[in-house]
Amino acid sequence: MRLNRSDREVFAVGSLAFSLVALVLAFAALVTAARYDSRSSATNKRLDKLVSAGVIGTTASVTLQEFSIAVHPGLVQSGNVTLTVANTGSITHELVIVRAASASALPRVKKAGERSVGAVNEEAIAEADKMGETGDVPARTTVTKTLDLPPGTYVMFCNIDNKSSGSVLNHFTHGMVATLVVV
Ligand SMILES: [Cu+2]
Repeated sequence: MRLNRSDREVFAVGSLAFSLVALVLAFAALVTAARYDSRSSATNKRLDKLVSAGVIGTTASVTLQEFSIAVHPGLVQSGNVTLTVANTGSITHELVIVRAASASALPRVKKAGERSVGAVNEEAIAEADKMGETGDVPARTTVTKTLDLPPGTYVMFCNIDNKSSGSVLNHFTHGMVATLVVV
């Protein structure tokens, strides 16, 4: 096809505009990548500093009560992590620690049986993701538990069912869940 002068100009302007857009996009991608890189390495450096300064330690205090779990700090360093688990409530609780992205990622019981509907379906969690548990922690007692935790996100919960007069109260569904991040 033979282009007349004005067609050629339109074509030239069009391809120039296209090149500019491509250049801007490429530059934006480069800047984003550089920023992402520097941010993550800066964050890593800061985390390393906090670990070596002892700010991020290997211990955390966990408080169990009706019906909540509080963990301080919620960020610890990987390796042997010692949890001091205090039940300040008035009934028995427990602490189960599993590797999971979030509480909502935990499998739930859908049909009442051994466990109530909505409880964590512990049997459906891969053995490799089960890091450990305290077992029953009676009211106003404290237990310590040391776990070997690789970096990752862990969900801690109490999955006790209290059955009385035909109704069931599951502690997890009433808010006994917390997250622990290991770096
Ligand atoms: Cu509980």
